[in-house]
Amino acid sequence: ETPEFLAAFQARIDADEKIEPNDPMPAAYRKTLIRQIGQHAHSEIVGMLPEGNWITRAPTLRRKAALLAKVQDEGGHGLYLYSAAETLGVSRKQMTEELVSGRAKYSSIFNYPTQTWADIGAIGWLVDGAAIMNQVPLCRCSYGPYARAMIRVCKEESFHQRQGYEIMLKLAEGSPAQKEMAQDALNRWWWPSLMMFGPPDGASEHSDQSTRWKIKRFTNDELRQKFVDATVPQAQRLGLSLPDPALAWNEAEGRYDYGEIDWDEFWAVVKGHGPLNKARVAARKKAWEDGAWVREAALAHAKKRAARQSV
Ligand code: FAQ
Repeated sequence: ETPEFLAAFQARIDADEKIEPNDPMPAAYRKTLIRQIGQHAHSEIVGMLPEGNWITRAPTLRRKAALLAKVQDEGGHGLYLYSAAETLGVSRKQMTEELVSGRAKYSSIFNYPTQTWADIGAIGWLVDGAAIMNQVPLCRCSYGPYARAMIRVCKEESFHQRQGYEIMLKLAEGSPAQKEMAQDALNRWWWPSLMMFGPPDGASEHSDQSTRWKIKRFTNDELRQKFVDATVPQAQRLGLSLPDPALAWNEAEGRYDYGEIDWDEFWAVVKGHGPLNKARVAARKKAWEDGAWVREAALAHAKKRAARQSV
């Protein structure tokens, strides 16, 4: 890769041109996208597990239908994203093998358990809320297939977020026990939701380069701040309190100050030592192994059809 090639590529990025699969691109740009899109796809697929846990126990038929649709959307987002990553030359099989062997990363948030029905509300409200904050700017990312995939994904995430907020609203306006359940879920999901945005800017190794390539449009801390500012009034509307004594409106800066995130917990979860990392990977491994016969049958069927057509 000559300096001229790299400069010409950067000039395309600077001119806000979209990079498409067959365009020449630096190897490091391709690698970064495969990493990020692959992790994003895995997050959607592993993200089906915490909520899938409550489908059979949703309190009403309406809640069950909405939750089923949401979890199904997540499966769709995962497939969309694997396809976007495949345009960069990696195969879905490779990515899945990395996931089921425990080598691939996916969002830290999905390693926490869903203990009560209120957790489904908290996930929709906070986890999807955080996902939207992070993903709306990705609709303008420099890589065409990723940017386009994000448009539909964000629309669906908006429905997910409202679904979750409505569960929280109902519980918060319900009996004292229901309100307490909502508060307990908020207490447990708040800090892990803030961790979804990634390490603080000073410790974010990829941010500078990804910003230059317009893969990232905001830093981790900028998006985290936007999320806090958007979410505090929503918590107030619910009549619930955020589990952070340091949270306070900063008039001079026009934003909320918030307390120190437990980065040791974050890194422990990212490195595989969260409450449910092992169970999540084991569940995906089992699904992959249980589905082997389907893949074999589909391949055998495709081969037979090809043989018939070539006669
Ligand atoms: N968990 O240098 P940075 C969803 C890793 S939403 C685990 O700052 P970068 C929807 C990072 O990979 C969730 N690992 O990295 C849904 C890197 O490690 P590496 C998924 C994390 O890439 C809702 C290292 O730390 N969304 O699924 C985390 O510039 C409800 C250094 O970090 C996306 O993936 C973390 N939280 O910025 C589904 C969005 N944070 O790769 C179901 C796309 C950082 O060098 C239910 N991704 N790491 O080994 C992104 O925007 C970025 O990749 C960031 C991280 C912002 C996540």
